[in-house]
Amino acid sequence: MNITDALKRQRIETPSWAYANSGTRFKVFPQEGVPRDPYEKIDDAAQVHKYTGIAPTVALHIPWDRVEDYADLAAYAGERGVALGAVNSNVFQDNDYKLGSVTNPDAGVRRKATDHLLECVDIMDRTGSRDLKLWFSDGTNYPGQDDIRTRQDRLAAALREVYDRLGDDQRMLLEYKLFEPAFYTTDVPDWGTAYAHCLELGPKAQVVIDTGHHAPGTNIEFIVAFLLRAGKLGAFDFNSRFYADDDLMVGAADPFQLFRIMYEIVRGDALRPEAGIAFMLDQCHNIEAKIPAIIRSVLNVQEATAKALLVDRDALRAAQDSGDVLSANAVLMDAYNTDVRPMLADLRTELGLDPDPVAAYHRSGYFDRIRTERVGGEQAGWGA
Ligand code: LRH
Ligand code: MN
Ligand code: MN
Repeated sequence: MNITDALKRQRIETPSWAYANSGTRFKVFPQEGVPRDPYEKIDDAAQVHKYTGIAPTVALHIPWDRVEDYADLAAYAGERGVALGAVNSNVFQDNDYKLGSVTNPDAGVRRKATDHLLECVDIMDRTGSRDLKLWFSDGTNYPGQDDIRTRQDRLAAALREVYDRLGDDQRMLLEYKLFEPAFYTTDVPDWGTAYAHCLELGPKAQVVIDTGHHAPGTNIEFIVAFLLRAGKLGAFDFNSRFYADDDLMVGAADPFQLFRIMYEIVRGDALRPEAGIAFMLDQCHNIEAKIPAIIRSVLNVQEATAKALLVDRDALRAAQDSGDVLSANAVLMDAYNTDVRPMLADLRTELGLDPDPVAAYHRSGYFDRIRTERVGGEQAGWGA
């Protein structure tokens, strides 16, 4: 397949919570025109798709996106030209979860957390979503606080119960994170732990790489290559980090890293939607305008992908096989240093889109409409 065909088929999922107000634990700065409910988040996601042409799904977070009728929400999305994507569970915002959710020492709390995960699968049945995304804040703050190994047993038992509830076409995506909110041990801290649990569970369990969830200096493209080879990479939560889990726009902090990740995706033939990798954003736009920032993020992934597709794979292999270190590196750098923006502008024109999606959005008058129509926009889950 040629480069433009591959780019036309690329799909990126945006997160419902990125459209809502967010902040840090110090302050949430409310913005104008922010959605007041999940329906309005879908309206905004439809705008991102309208101008980029490659963002046709939006991920939900339960309970932040709780509605009476999920089939109705799915139908509403369909009418706006988008579909509902992954269902993100949330077992980190209830007082009962102070000592953990599915790994809590109290069996009653574990039951409550597992029941929430099962409820998310019920919701997926109604939205038509394929993916259940699991992230656990579970862990401990002090040595000796709880038994590290027993917590793994509790985690495995909960995952098994939820796995067995999945339908034939549904998957479980397990996300890891190094630390935060737990500061001493985290029960799913790294890709190895997530991978081991997924392997034990079976083919419907795969790993999610949130690019912001690693120690500084971690070679994320290595993880991509390893998991793809093992058939255990399920999805990305894309964002940028300078320090910890910063949730800044993907490609803003380290576009070269994003290119290296996308090169491994291209190398592993995993870009095409049939390969089953969900390319999602997991970001918060605390101080910048939200819809343009999400459009920018989608374009950043698209640009990194275009550069990855430009790598001359034959030349690279020849240089690698002959041990020509400098030439091999030059092949990658040539692709990375190519300005792909004119090519992508042409691609959009060919698809009937405006060549400059951010400018087209600004010109559309959508923001002027929502800033007057929507008063008292919703806060994404944090601190709510
Ligand atoms: C955890 C996380 C996870 C949550 C999201 C809101 O840090 O990355 O994906 O669901 O943030
Ligand atoms: Mn995430
Ligand atoms: Mn995160």
